[in-house]
Amino acid sequence: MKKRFTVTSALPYANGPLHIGHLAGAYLPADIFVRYQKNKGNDVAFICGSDEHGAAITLQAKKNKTTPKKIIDKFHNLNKKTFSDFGIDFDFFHRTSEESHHKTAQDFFLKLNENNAFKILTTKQYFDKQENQFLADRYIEGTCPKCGYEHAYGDQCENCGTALSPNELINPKSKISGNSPVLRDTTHWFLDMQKHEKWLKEWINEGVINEKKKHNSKDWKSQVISQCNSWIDNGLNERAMTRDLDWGVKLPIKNTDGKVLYVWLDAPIGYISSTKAWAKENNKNWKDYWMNDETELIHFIGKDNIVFHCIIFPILLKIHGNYILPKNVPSNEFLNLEGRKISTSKNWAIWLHEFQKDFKDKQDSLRYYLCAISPEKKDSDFTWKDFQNRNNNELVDIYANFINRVIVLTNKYYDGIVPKISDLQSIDKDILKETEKSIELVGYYIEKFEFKKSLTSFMNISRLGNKYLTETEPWKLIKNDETRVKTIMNISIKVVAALSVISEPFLPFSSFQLREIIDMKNNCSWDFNISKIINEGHKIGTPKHLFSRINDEEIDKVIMKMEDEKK
Ligand code: B3M
Ligand code: ZN
Repeated sequence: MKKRFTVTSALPYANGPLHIGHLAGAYLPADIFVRYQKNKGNDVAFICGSDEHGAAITLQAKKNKTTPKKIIDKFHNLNKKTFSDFGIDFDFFHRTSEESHHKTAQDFFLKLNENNAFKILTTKQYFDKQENQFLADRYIEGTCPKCGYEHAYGDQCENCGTALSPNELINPKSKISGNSPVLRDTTHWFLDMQKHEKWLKEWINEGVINEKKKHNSKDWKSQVISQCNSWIDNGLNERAMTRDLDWGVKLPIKNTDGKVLYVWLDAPIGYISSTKAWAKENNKNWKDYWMNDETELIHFIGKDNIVFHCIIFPILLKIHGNYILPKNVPSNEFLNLEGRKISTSKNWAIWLHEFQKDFKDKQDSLRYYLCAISPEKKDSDFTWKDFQNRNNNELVDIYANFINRVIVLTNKYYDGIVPKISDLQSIDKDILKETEKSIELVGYYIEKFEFKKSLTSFMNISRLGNKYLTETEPWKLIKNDETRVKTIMNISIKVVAALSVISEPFLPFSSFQLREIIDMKNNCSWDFNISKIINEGHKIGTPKHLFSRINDEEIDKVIMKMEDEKK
């Protein structure tokens, strides 16, 4: 039976370019998962878009003496292009500044309001007298009460990951004027989260809400479950779902000028509005992807977004009614860079659009390396040297080398025509069997969100292929055992053909190239039988290098540049 998936990747803020941490965290694993599911014949909506509201964007506009609109237009376009340059193949990349999103978010809010989601409370909030405005959480900086970090934001400490409210900060300062803010009364709509603790706890740990809607909690990553449990066990406080700001989705309630929806309320609804926009263009029914119990909703995110996707958004979906809840939230840990935390403010990052210039046509190499070191269970470390080594020793020496040997020999002995197969010896049967087994494992691990293991199984195939050629030595047999050579080459081409399909989730660019080389352009279905994947008499093309070496000078240059430009 074919399955249906709604796969989302966190909506990146449109106030800066994307770096390798983004790619490794929420986009590459999602893209691998989606390409695999689509090639299995499943129905997938792969949804993303720019998150264009929030205080960070207004703050940046203020600082740079420009408008939020100018910032989001620039980065929406840049980031959209970057995703496509790296083969992150969303079905739709929407933006939360679109009118259609505002409407969806406002309607959603009204329904929540109707269903008594909120308490309307007047509380004291920080106000910057000099700027004459209330300070949204991100406009306030102070010392984290948990870890003592001095630059914690009003909503979260980026150092220890604790979610905060502004009045918990020690020695708060306005980020706009630098002054100490004063407390003033303001009215907001608060989500009463406490009353949802019980079902959330059950849902996260046992995976059941009612008979119809189930997820299997044992598939969730243990660090996701434990982060959720610690949130719930600490008690869920009420959280304001509106803000005093002039940038965002206007609160759809009379006499509330100057109030907008909290960005973390409107952003996840962005997944829904993006799906709606996609459905409209593609003659689909968006409700199939959000309101059908058979659909599996999967959110790919980084670990700092867990609470929003596993607690707050599910509460909102449940109160609204009719929506499915996520089947899984395979959140990743963080990727570090050369032993240090990636930091955009310190310019300690590898920006994807710059990588693209430094290493033209090496997107697959980066995808490969980021998958190989994927921070699936714990933080991991990107180093340029390791990137170079993995490219040279694995992609070039093992993967591309095997493929190249097979294509060269087939051209040399048979003018590129797939030769006839005869009696199979056990070594031939074994390689076919082993390849099939590895292919199965590649899929098995992708379905379990264990992309590192999946990649290892994938690489095993070309390792085995090289071993097969080395052991059978067709170049020696060609002089006196042509029938045997034909069989060996026939089998080897089958393995190469299988690789051209199986490689797509990880290495989409070279996968298409390879399919072109062997003239199997339209072949991408995973449901093939390896013995029949390519016919005798089929003509393949001439060899081309799928991957090339990265030399020391190239790597030293980018390392120096990174060191020079850090702040
Ligand atoms: N815009 C990304 C971040 O926290 C945030 C994700 C929204 S997903 C609905 O970096
Ligand atoms: Zn802290």
